[in-house]
Amino acid sequence: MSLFLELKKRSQDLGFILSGGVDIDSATDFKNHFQRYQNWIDQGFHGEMQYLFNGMERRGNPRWFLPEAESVFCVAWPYPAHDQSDGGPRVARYLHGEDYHTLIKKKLFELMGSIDDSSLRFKICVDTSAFLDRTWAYFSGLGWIGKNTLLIHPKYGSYFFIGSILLNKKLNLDPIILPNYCGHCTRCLDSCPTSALVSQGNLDSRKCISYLTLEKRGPHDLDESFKKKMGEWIAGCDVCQEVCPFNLKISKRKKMEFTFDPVFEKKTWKEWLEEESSSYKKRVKKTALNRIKPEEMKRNLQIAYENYSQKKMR
Ligand code: B12
Repeated sequence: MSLFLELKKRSQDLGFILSGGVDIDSATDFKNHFQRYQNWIDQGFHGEMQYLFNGMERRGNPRWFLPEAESVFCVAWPYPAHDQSDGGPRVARYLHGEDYHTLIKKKLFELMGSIDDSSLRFKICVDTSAFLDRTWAYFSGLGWIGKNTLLIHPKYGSYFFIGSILLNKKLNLDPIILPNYCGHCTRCLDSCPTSALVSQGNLDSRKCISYLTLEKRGPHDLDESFKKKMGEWIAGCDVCQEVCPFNLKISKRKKMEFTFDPVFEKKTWKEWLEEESSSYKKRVKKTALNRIKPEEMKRNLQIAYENYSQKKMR
């Protein structure tokens, strides 16, 4: 069996819903994607995410992390497609359960451990490395890049994470480019509460609720009318995914069951608002919410609760 088919089969056994690969040198269009990244940074759309600016050179060179890299193998891991907030504060779907960085890395190390080839060298990337995950997953045929900037698959929508493995062997695969099925639909652009999708496929993070609740450190200097638009989200935002026709179907599928989901050990506004910082820190330690400090969560809760109260009064 070829290395690619072996990786594909084993990744399926481990629960990945999609996988694909591409030889680095065959992705000749990569330079256009990187150019797009540079333009995005030049426009200041990364806000205060300085690591995206600092890591620019590395993102432009897929061999930075593994100089002998010849190919990339990409996988998709699903997360819950249904809303779990039950009228309480809203937390984006992807933040539930175990921190996805830990979970996917663990799975990918397991995958590589199962391949019996001592000459194989690899580097695993799940968000934490300065690597253009979405671009490589796109070249690997995992989906098309939607108007909301997310990678969308015709069957699985966009509620999935991307993981990548750089390999020192060729997979003998050219890019597989899926057709873009967004068509004339502009629901994501029209629905973004803060108009962060400034044009098709262009997101200004500084206006994105996901950025403002998760990535922006310290206090906000947003005006009151903007805060009102942020709704009841306390961590992340899923609006541009919720309205996507390719996600509507999968939201109705069987719900994902968690054995571990400390994010929703607390559900109501009262529970979140009254929780002590030490308890919050302990509770979210092993989840992706860990990156939000208690003071920032309080900042988020304050805005969201104000919006919730206003809505109830109407
Ligand atoms: C920074 C970041 C953010 C920022 C900026 C988001 C953005 N759209 O750029 C913020 C904090 C806002 C954010 C939010 C979210 N994020 Co985020 N984020 C990232 C991160 C770390 C880097 C993304 C980045 O480099 N952006 C800069 C832009 C310019 O690059 P890009 O989006 O990758 O686009 C490239 C290609 O798509 C291509 N391209 C796009 N369109 C076109 C068109 C043409 C013609 C061409 C040639 C190329 C091209 O060019 C770009 C540059 O190479 C990635 C992980 C990673 N390492 O890649 C996760 C990632 C993109 N995020 C992810 C998720 C889940 C989210 C949220 C859904 C979380 C939430 N619910 O709150 C939201 C979605 C909001 C949105 N609409 O984007 C997932 C997306 C999975 C998927 N199915 O696409 C990723 C891949 C993490 C992962 N490993 O799974 N995120």
